[in-house]
Amino acid sequence: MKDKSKALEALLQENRVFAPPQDFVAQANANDAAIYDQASADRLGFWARQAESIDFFEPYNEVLEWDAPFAKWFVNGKLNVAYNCIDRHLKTDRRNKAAIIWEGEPGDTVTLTYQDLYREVNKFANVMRKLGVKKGDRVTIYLPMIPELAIAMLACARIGAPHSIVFGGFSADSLRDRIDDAQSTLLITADGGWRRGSVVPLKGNADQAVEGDSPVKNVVVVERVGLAKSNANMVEGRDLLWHELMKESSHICEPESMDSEDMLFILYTSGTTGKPKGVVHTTGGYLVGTASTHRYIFDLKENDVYWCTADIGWITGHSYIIYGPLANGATTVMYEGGPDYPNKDRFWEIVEKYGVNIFYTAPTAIRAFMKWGTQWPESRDLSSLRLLGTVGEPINPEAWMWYHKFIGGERCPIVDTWWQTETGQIMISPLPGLTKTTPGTATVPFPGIEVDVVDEQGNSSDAGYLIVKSPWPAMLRTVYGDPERYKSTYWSRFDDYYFTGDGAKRDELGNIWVMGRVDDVLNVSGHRIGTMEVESALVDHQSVAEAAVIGKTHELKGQAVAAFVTLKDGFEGTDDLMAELKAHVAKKIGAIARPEDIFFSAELPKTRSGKIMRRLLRDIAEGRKLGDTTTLADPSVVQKLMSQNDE
Ligand code: 6R9
Repeated sequence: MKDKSKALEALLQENRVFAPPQDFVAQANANDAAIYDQASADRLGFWARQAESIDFFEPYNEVLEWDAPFAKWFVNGKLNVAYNCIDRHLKTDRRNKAAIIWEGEPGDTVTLTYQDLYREVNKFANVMRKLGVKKGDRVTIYLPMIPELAIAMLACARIGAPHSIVFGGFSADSLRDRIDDAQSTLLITADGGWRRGSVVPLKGNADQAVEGDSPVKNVVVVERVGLAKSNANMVEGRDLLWHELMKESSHICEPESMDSEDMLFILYTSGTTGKPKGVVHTTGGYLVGTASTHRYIFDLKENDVYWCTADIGWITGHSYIIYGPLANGATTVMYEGGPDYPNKDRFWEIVEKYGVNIFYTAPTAIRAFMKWGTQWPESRDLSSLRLLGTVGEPINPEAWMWYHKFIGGERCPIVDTWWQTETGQIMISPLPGLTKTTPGTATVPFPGIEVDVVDEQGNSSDAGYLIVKSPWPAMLRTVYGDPERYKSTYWSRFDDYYFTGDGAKRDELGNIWVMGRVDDVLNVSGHRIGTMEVESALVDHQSVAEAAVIGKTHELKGQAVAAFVTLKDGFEGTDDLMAELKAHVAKKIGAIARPEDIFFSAELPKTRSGKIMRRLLRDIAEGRKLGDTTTLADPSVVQKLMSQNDE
């Protein structure tokens, strides 16, 4: 019965079309379809018009210089991102407007006006300069979602020191790898962070990450949970307390004049190899790309309260909690904790409390809300909401409909936004005053963006690979320290096209349906995890001879990590060892990579040429009937694995 209704839904889903509500259209920032035609007739002209909303100290002399695959946008322009996100608003009515409304998990709150933000950012910028950080020096930030995170990143932008933010859920080892790759001289962390009432030992991890040989000279520590509570240990001569440094620091700090192509930040993301890539974003194009998409896609109005629930440790937080919104002079909400702490209505309580108008979250969160039940959102006043967004993974139509009905009150348009760490800005999304939406599709490319779906040969097709045909302002410029990897990963599969790593199809209406990754990258709760990374973490354990990791369909997470492991002689696949291996992966990478299932096997199913047959492993993990097994070197391997899953 359940299967039947699912199939029915799949059949019906393409027919469900939602036109933008008339009253929304009337007030929308973009409500004339000519915006698409104008942008495709003159793509660079379109982006030049978007750049008019950004203040340059010195004008650029060319919109784009394209030496494929290396792009320069707004060539020779000089500007500062922090100046654009803060200073220029002080000359307007926005001076005393809330820039950041922050709520901590325990319920403490801070509101920073633009003037407050200006003062705090300048003070911390001066702190860093005093510690010897100069333009071009990399700074690693490993903080929870607290105001100091926003302040630190904007302070980096102010002095031209690229930041590399490492999500607080990553392990000490992951942090060390990222510090070493970026050769950061400064690390900013906190004594701890709050997560569902308990303390995440950030400082303990940070200590391990910089132990022994490390480029880090100083560690700045924000006291978030209290030094005593967190057991944080301060190392003399290396570790300094944020609030003490800030006490004596001046609130006047000249912003550095940056070239459009100077690096703004590095953000590490998982790819097809064991080592995460440092995705490099620069100054001018990134700001133009994020600010313009934020204004049009979220239909931002002067008095809106905008909330994106992502963590700033991911690209969504960089582009759509901080840079895009603040460049637009918005009020952006930042929340530290989990959605179910202390109760399962925490998000709706925040919407009610601050009168949130625009709400942007991930499908995995929506699926959790669905599971918790409608009583939670129904107990709160959500009438301030006027626009909803999603990001991170394909949204299943059932979750879209639930979001539409129970959060959006059937009146709010939903923007399903497709993009990546590498694209920096949203690439495919409805414009809420123009685009008809259908649950499950991110619809059409943003004006000025050219994407296509192509077959193996790179010919336009209705099903195949999602590619981008021409450069866009916020595109990654390279992989930090590895331009060859940049070329081979993104620009070699299809000659002059950017390869996204996603599969997609196009329907009769021209809507693009992103189907998920076609490479060895998993999407667990909207977070990217490389199968190779998890495999290296597993073989790092003394008991493991070989490991193969796949993504298994998961009701809430979208995908869950499943691992197939062969053990070295003398080890036995016990429950204890299974628990130990799961914990080992969490320790090596972070809790988000912890395998949901581990299957022990005497051997892994391989083709005669020695390739692990992942498709088969996925079938086994999901308990499906096996597809073609004729290429297997040893069919009995699979039989044994199947019987294990039956147990
Ligand atoms: C912004 C972000 C990128 C990958 C991407 C794709 C998946 C993101 C999506 C989506 C379908 C959407 N993805 N948004 N798939 N519909 N609206 O999530 O960046 O962490 O780099 O992940 O996420 O597979 O390739 P990132």
